[in-house]
Amino acid sequence: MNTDTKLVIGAIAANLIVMSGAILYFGNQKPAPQRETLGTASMRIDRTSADLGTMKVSDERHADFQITNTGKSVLRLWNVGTSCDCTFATVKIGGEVSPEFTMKGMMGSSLTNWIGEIPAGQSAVLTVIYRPSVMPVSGPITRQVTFSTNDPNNPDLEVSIAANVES
Ligand SMILES: [Cu+2]
Repeated sequence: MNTDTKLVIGAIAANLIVMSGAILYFGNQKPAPQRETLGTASMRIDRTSADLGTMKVSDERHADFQITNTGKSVLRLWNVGTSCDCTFATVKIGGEVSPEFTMKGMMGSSLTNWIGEIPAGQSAVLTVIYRPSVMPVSGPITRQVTFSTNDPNNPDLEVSIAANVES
């Protein structure tokens, strides 16, 4: 093999490595959830607001909301986000807890593309966590968590928490 042939083979090999890396990388990027592809289901939520009471800036409080799949097909939840970076949310399905969601624009694609699947007849727990120390305030506050579902009667839901933060 002369030097030119070696160079060409080397260049082809380098290209193949870069290309397979790109395929692996982009292949792992899930596309953003598309409502049209997520079927339809029906759901119920036990409440849409909760009062965390009076708390200190250094406290952390949370409230649970129960989401029940009342239909016969898979209930899907996605697009979970909070109204503020001091507010977080998790979704627990069948004993498995999602990563913590927070304000939109501050989450990576693994969170923005996350889809929770609740089997027919089962429930999920949406936990809203408020950590005032992230953005210290005093007085009454409300924060929201929003998410999308494949229930045509509840395509976009919002729950809220209220608290009174002591200075
Ligand atoms: Cu905040």
